This record gives sequence, C-alpha cells and structure tokens, in this order.
Amino acid sequence: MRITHSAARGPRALLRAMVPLLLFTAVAAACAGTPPTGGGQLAVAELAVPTSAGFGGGTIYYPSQAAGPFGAVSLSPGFTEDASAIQYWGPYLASQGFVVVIINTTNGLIVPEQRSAEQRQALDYVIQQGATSGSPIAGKVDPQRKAVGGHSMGGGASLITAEADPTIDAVVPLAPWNLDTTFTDVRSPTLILACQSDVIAPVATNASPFYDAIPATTEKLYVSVAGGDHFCVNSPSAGGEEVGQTAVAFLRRFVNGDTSVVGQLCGAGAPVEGSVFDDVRSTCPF
Ligand code: 9J3
Repeated sequence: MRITHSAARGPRALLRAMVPLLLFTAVAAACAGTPPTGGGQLAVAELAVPTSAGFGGGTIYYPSQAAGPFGAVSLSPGFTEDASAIQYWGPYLASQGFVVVIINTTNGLIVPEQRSAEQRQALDYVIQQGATSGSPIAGKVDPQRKAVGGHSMGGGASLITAEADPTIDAVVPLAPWNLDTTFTDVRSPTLILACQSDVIAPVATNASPFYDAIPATTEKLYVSVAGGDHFCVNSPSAGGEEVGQTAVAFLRRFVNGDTSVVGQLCGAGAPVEGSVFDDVRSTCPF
C-alpha cells in the first residue's frame, strides 16, 4: 500500500519507501532473537496445529502437567515472517500459565486486517480444542480469558482484533506496525512493547501514536527498549529480561485478574526509564 502510494510521487519516493522493506529482508532471518532466560516454573508441551485449522497452522504451547484452566493467548508474526520469528514467546508464556498459539499466516504478505482475522480464528481454535475431549489441551483453556498480540503487522493486527472484539482481556503488540494509527476504539487493556531505534516500524509513526490514540479510560502501558531495533521484542528477553517480566505481569493482571502483580507494573516496581527502557508511559495505577 505504501509502495503504491509512493510510486505516484516518483521513483525516488518509491526507493525511499522500499528502504524499510530491504532492511527488513536483510535482518529477517535473525528475527527470533535469542532463547529467553527467566521463564516460569511450569513444564510446557507443544501441540502442532495443522493448516487445515483454517489459518496457516502453527504451534500451541501449553502447561503439560498443571491442570488449568488457563487463559488463551493468540500471537501473529509480522510481514514475511512465520511463527518461528516470535517462537520463544510460546514456551515462555506457557511456563507462566497460559495456553499460547503462535500462528503461521496463510500468506506471509497479508496485511494487518487479514492477520487479525487469522489470529481470531486461531483463538477460537484453541478454545475449541480446550473443549474437545481427547485433545491434549482438553480442559486447559478458560474460554473467558483471552489475549492477543503479535509482531509488527501482527501487532497492528492485535489492536484491530481488540477493536473488533471487546471481550479480549489484554493486548500485547510487539513493535507494532499499521498504516492507520487511530486505535480509538480499543477498550482492552494494552501493553505496547516498542523498540526505540526501530526503522521499519518507527515508534514516532507507529507505537507512540497507537498508544496515544487508545483512550485514557482504557488501561494501557507503553515501554520502549532503549536502542532496540525492529526485532528487539521478538523474544521475551532479547531486549532485556524486563520485557518478558512486564508482559507476564500485564497478562496476569488483566487476563487472570491477579492484582498481586500490580507492583511490577505501577509504583515502586514499575518499569522505569533508564538503561533498559528509554520511554515508559502508563495509565497507572491499575
Ligand atoms: O510486519 C512488519 O514487519 C511490517 C514492516 C513494514 O514496514 O512493512 C512494509 C511493507
């Protein structure tokens, strides 16, 4: 879309518009980041999701020994990425007591609106599997506790999902990207994990205006990783362990209704601007 628009303004504009895409292609291979440290205590198993499920398939990560039920989290990768780009979030969150599906999209080139539709199908799939006797996750999914997130266009998709489905309990966009910044209809608590030096989805035209557009009556938290590139939050600890810890606390607070973690989000234990984060904003206390 951006490229078509720019083409009308001439070749130089087209070239400028393509720079993020070229940068993206150059670094996409390394985008999963490093395996995280500091996960939870629960043993985790994986369940492969076939493409016949309706979206592009993917993987469900779930607590294998603990009974649950747990909240469901549906995560979408970004433009040209597949599930592997954000794979470390799966076992990390599952070890903390969530059933997480990380999807492949039917096509790596689809736009955020389409990623939102596929992410919602995946959320429904997880809930349906949780209600299916014989499924490895039978009884492990609470259909009333739902969160969405995703990287880049997948992060934009998660905000679109929240606008369409107010029963979503929490939204966690990772370095989100979308052409339209006016997310004024988001009513679900939102944690935006941003990357200060992202040149593919610059915070000034993406994460920051998204945060500002979400009404102040919606609980929200914005943390930006100092010096982070577009892939700085593809893994829960790539940008520092505080990234994963903040996401877990936010999901516990708003998916599980666990107020014992608010001290990690607001007040003395809240994320602070310093060596890890360059920008922290919130509607605290919540
Ligand atoms: O999902 C993404 O990484 C979006 C990056 C982007 O700017 O795509 C433009 C074609």
